[in-house]
Amino acid sequence: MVGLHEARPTDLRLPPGQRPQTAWPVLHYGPVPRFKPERWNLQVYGATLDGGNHTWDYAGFQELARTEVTADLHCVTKFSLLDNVWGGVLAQTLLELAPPAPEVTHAMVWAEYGYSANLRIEDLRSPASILATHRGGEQLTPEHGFPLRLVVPHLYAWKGPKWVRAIEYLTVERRGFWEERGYHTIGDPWREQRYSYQEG
Ligand SMILES: Nc1nc2c(c(=O)[nH]1)N[C@H]1C(S)=C(S)[C@@H](COP(=O)(O)O)O[C@H]1N2
Ligand SMILES: [Mo]
Repeated sequence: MVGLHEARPTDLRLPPGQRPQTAWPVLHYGPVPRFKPERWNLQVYGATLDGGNHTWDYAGFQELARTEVTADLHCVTKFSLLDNVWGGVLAQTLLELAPPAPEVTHAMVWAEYGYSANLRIEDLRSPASILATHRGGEQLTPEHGFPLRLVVPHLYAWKGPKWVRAIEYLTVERRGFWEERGYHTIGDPWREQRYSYQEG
């Protein structure tokens, strides 16, 4: 009885086809990169408003305004991890510090080893999109993306690269790593936009 009663709100907040999971799995393609603070930086480049590249080194990134976002994580393989408290820097903050040119429509978010995900610029600008350094008050482990991962809660989790290193502003859409391999270019879990054949 209690279980059924409690199940209802969870069902309502789950996108179609998703099931909740309590353990946090580690899921990615390729090896976990080793963090070298002296070599690490975060770049915003491409079609910036001022035409230049914006770069933060590790110390500089620590000085940016920080906040927390509570959000669910939906993996296209159908598990959802509910109520994550992500700590970090809002993507909005970065968009303000390194504004895109008016004709920018998309962003490519780049991670170590060339992993990438494309996003519509408004998805990156969403108030819940966060460049996370922490989850549940604890620093991310290397497996989960330390030192920095993107979380875009309203899209499938592949849209949030772990080990983020750059954001490239685009005036023409290009496809990222999974989007080139048959996954949907938008990836909205509420519309079950899993595969590229659903586009158009
Ligand atoms: N760099 C990188 N980031 C990635 C991936 C990846 O393969 N490489 N996989 C994505 C996918 S499909 C998911 S579900 C989440 C998983 O995050 P987790 O391992 O912290 O649970 O990371 C995303 N970010
Ligand atoms: Mo995923």
